[in-house]
Amino acid sequence: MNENFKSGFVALVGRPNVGKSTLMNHLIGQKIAITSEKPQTTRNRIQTVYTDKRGQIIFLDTPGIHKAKNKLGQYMVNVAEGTLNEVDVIMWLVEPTTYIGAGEQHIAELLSKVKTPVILAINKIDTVKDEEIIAKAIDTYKNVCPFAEIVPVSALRNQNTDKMTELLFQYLPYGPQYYDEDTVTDQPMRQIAAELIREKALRLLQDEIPHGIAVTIEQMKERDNGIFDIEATIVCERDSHKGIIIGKGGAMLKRIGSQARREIENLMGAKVNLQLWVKVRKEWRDSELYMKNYGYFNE
Ligand SMILES: Nc1nc2c(ncn2[C@@H]2O[C@H](COP(=O)(O)OP(=O)(O)OP(=O)(O)O)[C@@H](O)[C@H]2O)c(=O)[nH]1
Ligand SMILES: [Mg+2]
Repeated sequence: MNENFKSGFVALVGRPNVGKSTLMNHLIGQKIAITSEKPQTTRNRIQTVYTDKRGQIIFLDTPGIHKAKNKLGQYMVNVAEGTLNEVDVIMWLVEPTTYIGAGEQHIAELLSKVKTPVILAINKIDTVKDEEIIAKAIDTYKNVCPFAEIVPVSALRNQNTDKMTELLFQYLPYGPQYYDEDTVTDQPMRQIAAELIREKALRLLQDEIPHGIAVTIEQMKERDNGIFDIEATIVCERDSHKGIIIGKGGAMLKRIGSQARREIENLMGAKVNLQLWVKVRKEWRDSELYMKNYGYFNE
């Protein structure tokens, strides 16, 4: 065993919208997980890798733990809760408040059942003007769980994130290098492309519509001249939603497509021709068969 190299798995868990995916992207220095201001953005576990001289951290970003209202929600919560038992360190993200709600209580109970060290990240400290509130939040959380560490951070402004990496290395065991140092994620490009399309839909659409969306890549082919042709379908739950997603004269679909295309091109370092289709699958979020088709199933 190399006594100079640490490695292991770190789960990011917490309620929806606390900034788990944003923090993971900043810790690895690249945007892999999609983010949005709407809760329940992440639906599957997303694995990324950070490597430096000190070692290798494998991050597992998880869906927000919430009261599920349909089968998809239940699947998401199962994914998140199941991850707790498979890692070396748990990072629990919360917002800088002094009130512990029912959602946080539930997570605290789950964490009390695992022996893994838990680091509490009090995120979004940039939104707090008064330092005393942060001190109070730390004091409140101290009594909730026996934390290994409590760290105030801002994922968005990259405040204290280097300290977070330092601490993670402290708590990880010595171990092998699981992935070569250039690996950032094991997510296939098709999946990242589908997620980026879903992200744009989440950011551009309102109310219930974005939550009922799934994206599938039908085709991804490289031409001889290096251009990629990607065909994707946006699945939604109602005819009325389909109309809104397409928009007047196709304007909304065009916006979603061009924003997604730009980001996919950046990531792939190649020109992309993106074609989007929209179809309706009523109540797909309560159908195990459809969920499976759209990538939401237990391995
Ligand atoms: N002001 C501020 N906003 C943040 C910070 N971190 C994340 N956000 C914002 O919070 C929102 C949710 O961020 P996500 O990273 O998608 O949150 P998440 O915990 O992954 O959410 P789910 O995937 O839905 O569980 C986004 O609008 C982020 O820009 C932060 O440190 N400060
Ligand atoms: Mg997320």
